Amino acid sequence: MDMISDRSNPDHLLGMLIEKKGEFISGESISGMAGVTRSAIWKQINHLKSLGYVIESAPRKGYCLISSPDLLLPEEIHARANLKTLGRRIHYRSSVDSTNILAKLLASKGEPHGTLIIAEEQLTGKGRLGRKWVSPSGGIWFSVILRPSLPPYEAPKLTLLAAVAVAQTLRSFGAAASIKWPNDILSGGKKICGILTELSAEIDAVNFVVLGIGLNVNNTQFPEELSKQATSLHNVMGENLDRADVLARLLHTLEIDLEQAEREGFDNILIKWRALCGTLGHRIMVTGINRTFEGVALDIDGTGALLVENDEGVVEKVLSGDVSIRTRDWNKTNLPG
Ligand code: BT5
Repeated sequence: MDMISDRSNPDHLLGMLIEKKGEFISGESISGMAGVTRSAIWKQINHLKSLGYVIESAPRKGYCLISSPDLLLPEEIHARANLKTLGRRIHYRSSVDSTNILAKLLASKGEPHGTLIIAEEQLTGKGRLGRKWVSPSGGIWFSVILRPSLPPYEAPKLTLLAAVAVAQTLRSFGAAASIKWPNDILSGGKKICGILTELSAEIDAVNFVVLGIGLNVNNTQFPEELSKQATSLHNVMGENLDRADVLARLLHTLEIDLEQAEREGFDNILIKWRALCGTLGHRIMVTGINRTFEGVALDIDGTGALLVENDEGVVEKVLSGDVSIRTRDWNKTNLPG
């Protein structure tokens, strides 16, 4: 199913049913508010039922929402979070190749700042450097189009900002979460979320940034090669979560952090990032494009680069790459995530 929800023209029927869950709403009041005929409403009700919504109908009383399926439909998000900039427009897909690919296409056609692309599953979800991101239904896979007034070299800080928002959100649900530089969120030492930031820029100005976030929530099975290194919120908490709740809370946090960064710059985000990071202070292995080396992760600098003291005592600035915490060190310490 493909759907666009525009906040200036919301899909009233589902929104009304969710708002009055458990109560009957008459056909007249629905058609009055949404300006549609009764037969159009009946069609929409049947469509919602086909998606798994349980809706009772009774002559003269109207329609009553009894229960909702675990879907990330735009109205489910709006019902749970009063968002200002993010999600004014939402493109929702039951299935898509990659929300980042679709987001880049839509952004290049002029979709505004804050537009969300949400999919129930991705057929070819993308990681960094051409890697694959496994994205079956049950997870949260989405991209945000941002048009920040930032110079291009500042854009990587948006990845740090997103990582902070994800870690804060997971902790607010009671799950352990820590950030592994630059873009992984770990829980219990396993990867629960990945972030892929893509940039379209001129030399001195950002056209748009696509911030893609993949969070394992109710998807519990991973391919053999990932089973030891990946986890989901269900696996951590021992129960299914309401994904729309998780996404709404994450978007709310992301919106607040973005507003703060826009107002005051990224200093506070960097402070929060350091506090949530499980990499700093540890001996790590850095795998870059051209070489691999070990050292101690000291800090990140103002641009988000990782500062690593190598075995010769020289502090190296790592702009991109992957890091892994050395097992020796991992066993000795009690990491928060
Ligand atoms: C990332 O890349 O971690 C970025 C992932 C971003 C995914 C989101 S989903 C919405 C948006 N649309 C997209 O198409 N992408 C974004 P990287 O650091 O390169 O990590 C990729 C590696 O993580 C893979 O090579 C696997 O080892 C592992 N991996 C793949 N799927 C995973 C999953 N579901 N959970 C945990 N680890 C996974």
